[in-house]
Amino acid sequence: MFSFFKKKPVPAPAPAAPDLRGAMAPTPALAEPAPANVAVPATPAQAPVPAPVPTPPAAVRPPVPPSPAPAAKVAASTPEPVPEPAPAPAPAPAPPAERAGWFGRLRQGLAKTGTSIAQVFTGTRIDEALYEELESALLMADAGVKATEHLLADLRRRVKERKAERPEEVRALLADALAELLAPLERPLEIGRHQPTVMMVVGVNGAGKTTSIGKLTRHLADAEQKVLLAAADTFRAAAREQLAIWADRNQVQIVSQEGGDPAAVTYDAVVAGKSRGVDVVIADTAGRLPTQLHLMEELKKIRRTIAKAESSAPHEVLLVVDGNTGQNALAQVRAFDDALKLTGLIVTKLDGTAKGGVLAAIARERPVPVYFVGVGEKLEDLETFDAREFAQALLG
Ligand SMILES: Nc1nc2c(ncn2[C@@H]2O[C@H](COP(=O)(O)OP(=O)(O)OP(=O)(O)O)[C@@H](O)[C@H]2O)c(=O)[nH]1
Ligand SMILES: [Mg+2]
Repeated sequence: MFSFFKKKPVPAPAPAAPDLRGAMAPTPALAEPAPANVAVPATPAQAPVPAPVPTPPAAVRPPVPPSPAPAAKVAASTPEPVPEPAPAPAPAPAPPAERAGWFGRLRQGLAKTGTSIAQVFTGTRIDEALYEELESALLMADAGVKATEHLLADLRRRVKERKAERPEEVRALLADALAELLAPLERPLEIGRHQPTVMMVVGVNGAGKTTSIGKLTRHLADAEQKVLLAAADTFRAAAREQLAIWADRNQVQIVSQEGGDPAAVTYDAVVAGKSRGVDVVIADTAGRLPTQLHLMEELKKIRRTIAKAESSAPHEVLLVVDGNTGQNALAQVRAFDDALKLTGLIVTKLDGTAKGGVLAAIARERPVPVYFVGVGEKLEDLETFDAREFAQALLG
């Protein structure tokens, strides 16, 4: 089942800084009835002993230096039958059982990207031709020049160190290198540090903003979080209706206005969210290109207006990017980040793309955390991002 919550055990109460790699937390009031898989970070309010300490901002950039590859989470059976036969030299760690279904979908979604990279390792020798082919395959997958160079250099080092002799071993080592490169992007979205947590969701037209908000809302509602949606895409009547359908489906409240000003709608929603004691306010905005400067100004205005309604907000500024657009997605991350200081990404439409390498480019060139990845239109097709899992789905 899909969950926003990391299933890792909660670390011991950290007195100074709550572990940002912990879990998306429920509000203290909801900590009791929350599902068993909800891990509660040691916020001062919940920590048993330590004196209250000022909480750091909910969203900060991940540490830039890549951490060593995380240890295998569960050594279990292979997730799903895959046509690809070649067994890895070392047994590849499989995902936890509850993510196995997702892993299969992710793997299937990334198959196009993965297969073209895997082609490189079908030979019998590790030689310069292999590295050259790999370079082309990574570039074709839209990993970008910088990430490709980094991965190749890292891979050569690993091959030497491990004295690898067969191309399949090289593929496993590439998966390690990729997991390490992507690790800084892995961070869960946290809820519960603010009441309400205010998020604004932005992106180009058709990236999957409204759909992702709908899926997010469903899972938040399932986790007993009170959600209020702001239909700040006042550009199209259909957009309002689309969000209203999601609100209806999920039995959550919505603030919308016919032809209203998007900043005013968002302001009203945040004020209403505060007075109604909701946990999360999510503002859906109209799609726009970063080159449409007046529309980017409109987003900045929405951001400022949110801060007028609640000085600590917005707590999350999420960019939804269509993973299928490859390098263009990276350009969008840069542009929206420059304009709005993004706190996180949702990368959609990784299903059927040959450009799944773009996450490596983002990791190398603009490491904004990836909260979720999407591989389809169904509810269960959006999941939290896990660097190692992603690398394995691509190359395992
Ligand atoms: N294949 C696939 N389709 C998706 C995914 N996420 C969203 N979509 C589809 O993409 C289309 C656009 O989604 P929306 O959520 O309306 O996109 P948007 O960013 O809100 O669009 P605008 O508001 O018009 O800018 C819809 O048909 C969605 O079902 C995904 O991960 N994979
Ligand atoms: Mg929309």
